[in-house]
Amino acid sequence: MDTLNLGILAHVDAGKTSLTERLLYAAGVIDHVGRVDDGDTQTDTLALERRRGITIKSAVVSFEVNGTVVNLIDTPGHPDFIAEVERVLDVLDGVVLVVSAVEGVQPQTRVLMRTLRRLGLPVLVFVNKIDRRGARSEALLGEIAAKLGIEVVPMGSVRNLGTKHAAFVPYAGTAAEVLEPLAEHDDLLLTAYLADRPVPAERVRGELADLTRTGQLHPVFFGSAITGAGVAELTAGIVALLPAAGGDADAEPSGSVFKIEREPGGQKVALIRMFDGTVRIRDRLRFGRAGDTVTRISVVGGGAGAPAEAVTAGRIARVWGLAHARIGDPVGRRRVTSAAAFAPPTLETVVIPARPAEAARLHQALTELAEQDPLINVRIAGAEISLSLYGEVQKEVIEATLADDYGLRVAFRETTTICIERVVGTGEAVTAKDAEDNPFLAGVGLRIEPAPPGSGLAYARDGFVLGTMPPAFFAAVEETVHATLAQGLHGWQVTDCRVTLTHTGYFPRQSHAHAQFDKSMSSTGADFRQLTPLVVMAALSEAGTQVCEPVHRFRLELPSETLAATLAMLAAVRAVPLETTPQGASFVLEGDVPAEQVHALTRLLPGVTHGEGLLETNLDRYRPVAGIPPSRPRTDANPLSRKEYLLRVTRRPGS
Ligand SMILES: Nc1nc2c(ncn2[C@@H]2O[C@H](COP(=O)(O)OP(=O)(O)OP(=O)(O)O)[C@@H](O)[C@H]2O)c(=O)[nH]1
Ligand SMILES: [Mg+2]
Repeated sequence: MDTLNLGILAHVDAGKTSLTERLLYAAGVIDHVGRVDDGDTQTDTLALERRRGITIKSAVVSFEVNGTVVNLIDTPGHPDFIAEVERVLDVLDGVVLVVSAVEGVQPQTRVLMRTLRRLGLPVLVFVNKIDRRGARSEALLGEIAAKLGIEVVPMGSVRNLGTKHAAFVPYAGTAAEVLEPLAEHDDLLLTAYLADRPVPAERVRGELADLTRTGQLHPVFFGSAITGAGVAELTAGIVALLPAAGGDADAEPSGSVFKIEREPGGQKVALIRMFDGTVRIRDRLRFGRAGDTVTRISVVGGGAGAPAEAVTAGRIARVWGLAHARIGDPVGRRRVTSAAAFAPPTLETVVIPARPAEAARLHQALTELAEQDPLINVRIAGAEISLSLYGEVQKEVIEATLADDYGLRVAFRETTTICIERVVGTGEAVTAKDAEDNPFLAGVGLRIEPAPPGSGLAYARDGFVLGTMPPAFFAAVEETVHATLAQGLHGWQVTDCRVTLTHTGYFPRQSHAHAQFDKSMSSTGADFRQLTPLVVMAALSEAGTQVCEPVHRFRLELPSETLAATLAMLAAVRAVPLETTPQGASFVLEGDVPAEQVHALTRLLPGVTHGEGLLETNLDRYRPVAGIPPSRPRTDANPLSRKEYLLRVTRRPGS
């Protein structure tokens, strides 16, 4: 049986969860259509999601059509939860991008589509809410094509638009509306189309599926998740136009952990998508330096959570026993994946327990949350716990989760920006293995040089050091270089640099007759892990770094009469308009705004534009901070164990 792993993506409130519900109903999986507003849908299951009526975490459900198992992943639309979307992108074979017929293409729709195109994922567009007053149908096609920068093929039209009787009327397979966009890609169709000759429907269908699978064309369906209009046609389109998961069940196993759940009893369950190969019960899988044994498998779409012996290529399964698995970990062979799809969080805040005595419990709770939630990045410096954040809504959700699930009340300190450090010069440091002041049985030399902005951290070895010591020592140095550069001279992540290993030295295992392996005479990985940070920091000090802050690019559409008030507000939040373009009765402003001011800008905008301003902001770049560079308190290079943390907080005066 074929499997298709399908993501439902859209801006907030477009109707993803409602559509998921409808698709399940249409496929006969459920016999009652739940509603977001009633809090009884299949995918918004968290108490907080039901209370707020928004999706916070992605959820997997499954149905079967014409012998294809479709695993559906409903994702959150709010930009604060973009990391949830990022984690599932990796495991999808295709996507339904939902656009509201009333609100049209939103800034977040553009962010999503840009990423989907970069990843080359096939995407169908579903224009939802055709039953609502003010809905547009054909009129929206031009906007979708222009704003998303894609080629579209309408799959039908809408009757009774904007009423509860709105219906989707599919075009015949060979209708001009379908043929025309295809003809531009296919000479045979073009000639036939121009000569008004009939074209075999089979040929059109094949061409449409090919162009969709390769991401060159995007079929557009219309409908309503509430009335069910157009949902049957969309279901048929999903199976006919999107590619099933490939993969070879007999190949070397390769998969990805994209979600972690906890059972009521606290047991950890990893959701895994297999790309190739097979994972069986009792298989041993490696995560980082640890190994775990699979104790139970339940294949999604395998019949109501039926336990299985194995999960094979293409399928998604819940897997028990993987205590060390974290979201984003590869299973088996690592697949080459594209770099981070979306911009990283640029904000952070310090969390303070309402009762100081609960500091250790708060640490435990956040560590547990961070494990299941890629959004929560916990950082501990001294006795302070900070979290990286995408925005204020995410902060509220974390606060509510801590209160609901752990009974912990917390306060947040002011939100601050996460800066980075860029290397400005070249620095080099060497500690030879027998240097007098070297307490470790290891020798390491490193050179650090600047690299182009956005290039990240590149690590290499000079040709001559290759093969001069056991691979485990090379790995220890490389890992430690990465870990150490997480905090540069001012405490920020060092990036956009090239680090070269220029020298190595080690003491081999003693192997004279009688002599046993002796730690006091032979190098171990620990020697390299302890020496490397010192060499890194010496080289980095010589190279020097510059602290840079995140800057967003904003695009703002506003009524002309509100321009003066808006400009004054922009100045107040340190936003700098660089281009001002009149557009009918509106103005379009584009410019820069520091990341830390984006929230203030969003908050102040409706007031000065009478609710008419349309804002889009994206992380654009990092720029050197003017004046004294801010520094961030350092954490220990190695994450603290719970015990170490407890010791530290209990030693704190006053707690
Ligand atoms: N009239 C009408 N309302 C709809 C339709 N689809 C969704 N809604 C309503 O729109 C609101 C948002 O729907 P959801 O399904 O939660 O949207 P979502 O995209 O999942 O939202 P997030 O997950 O929070 O991003 C709810 O009040 C739905 O009842 C539709 O086709 N017609
Ligand atoms: Mg939702």
